[in-house]
Amino acid sequence: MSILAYDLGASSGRALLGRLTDRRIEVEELHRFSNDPVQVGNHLYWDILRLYYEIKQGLTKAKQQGISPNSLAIDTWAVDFGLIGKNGELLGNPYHYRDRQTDGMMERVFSEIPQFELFQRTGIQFLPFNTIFQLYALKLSDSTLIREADRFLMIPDLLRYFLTGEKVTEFSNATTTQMYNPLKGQWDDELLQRLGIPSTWFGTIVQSGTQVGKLRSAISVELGVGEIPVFAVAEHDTGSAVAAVPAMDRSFAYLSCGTWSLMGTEVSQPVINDLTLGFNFTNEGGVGGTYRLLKNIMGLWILQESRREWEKSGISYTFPELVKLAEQAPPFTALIDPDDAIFLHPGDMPSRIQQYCRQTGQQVLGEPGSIVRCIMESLALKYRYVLELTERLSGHHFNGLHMVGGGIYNTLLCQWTANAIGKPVWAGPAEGSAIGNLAIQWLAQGEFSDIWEARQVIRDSFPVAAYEPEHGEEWEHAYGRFLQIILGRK
Ligand code: ADP
Ligand code: LRH
Repeated sequence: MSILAYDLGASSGRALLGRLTDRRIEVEELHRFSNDPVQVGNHLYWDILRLYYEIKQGLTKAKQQGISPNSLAIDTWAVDFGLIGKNGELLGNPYHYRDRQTDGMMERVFSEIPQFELFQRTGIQFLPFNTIFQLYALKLSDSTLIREADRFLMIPDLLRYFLTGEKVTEFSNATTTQMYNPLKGQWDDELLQRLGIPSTWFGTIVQSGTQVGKLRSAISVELGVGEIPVFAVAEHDTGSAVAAVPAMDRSFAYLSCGTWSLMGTEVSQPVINDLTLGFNFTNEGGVGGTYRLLKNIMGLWILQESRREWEKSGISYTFPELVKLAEQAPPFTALIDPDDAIFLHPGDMPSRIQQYCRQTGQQVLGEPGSIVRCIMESLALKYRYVLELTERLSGHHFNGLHMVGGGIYNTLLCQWTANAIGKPVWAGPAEGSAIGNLAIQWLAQGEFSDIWEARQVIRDSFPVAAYEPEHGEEWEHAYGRFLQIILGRK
């Protein structure tokens, strides 16, 4: 029996076929594709129809191999959405969360709903692109979308709607909108009303691990596949990634490392207090009603954008080549705060890093190797900072850090992370979100009794690389410098 997981990250998507035999998971990558945002005029969009096409390609490839999956599910990045008109059609291309329409929008919302109250109602960290700020931006600009909309669906809901015709929203992803109230267990209608966002757009919320329809018969006929059952897993990719963390301790720290770095711990209740607000931590919904107390760190996005910049001038590097250059560059020349606002939007990251160096009185970096080294060292040091905060906020002391996601192919980053935090790093699986997606489908189908059994099977099925900390003194010294730079700039 095989099942299919689609995991769409901000940089790429993949379809993984999973088989569970004798308590061992085997996966096969059926399809992989890039996810290329499109700038049109002043706006940045997701190419949603292409993504839908690629999802169908995954099914076509399964069919070509004579495989008919028993179920399928989709997870994607969070916060973004599509609006559906009365006739059931998608209105416009979904905006990319890095679109500039949300610039200054947090402050506009705070004048209606004080920041503290918004946090108390939702438990969600303040990221300028949260769904609530995107919708408010559309409202203030009197967008035709707002006038025509009848239903709101998040990206995985939307893709699932295309496949099944069912319009429901999945819990883990709903929490990322900052419009869901975890204490009430539903959309926060009062919040929506105060912002003038129609609550009628928001439909039923289903828990992660619910069957939500099956492939529409027209699609089955078009692709020549069966009417495959479609599940809502943790449709927020980070929710699925954390479900796949092969932890043994009930209290564990994780780093989901891809375009973003998401670091935190799993908790049974949202932690909503002055400290979590002060450090801008979030409480995102997870599997089995758990929450992820975590913080977003800008992550490998800065490296992806640097690579894109060098490509524009005709120099194409692979990620392994960039890591090699970093390894050969001198250590700790300059450090940045990866979460500085100048790195949020697409653009020329090497120049922005140079600007950051100038503004903080550091040596201005030039060569790609030294820039990549600066990004990786700074990320590792930021991981230490956020891990310490996670310990403080959760009251737990962690013996090490689990890393999952494509970033673990960067073995130097894993080693430097261990060095920076002074604890072991356990890296794997790389395809955390897709494997979590599979595990939640099996859980929903009764193959596992709970998420801990699923984690045990994941642990037995995929290699985990252990990195022990090295060069403690050098990293300790660098951390002191790093703190001065990032706290001095605030
Ligand atoms: P997302 O799902 O957010 O799109 P992934 O989890 O696929 O991201 O991780 C993508 C990142 O993983 C890339 O930006 C890159 O930095 C890193 N990566 C992937 N493959 C390699 C590799 N072979 N060597 C070093 N880094 C890699
Ligand atoms: C990672 C992720 C993260 C969100 C961001 C928008 O892919 O889902 O958890 O904050 O994208």
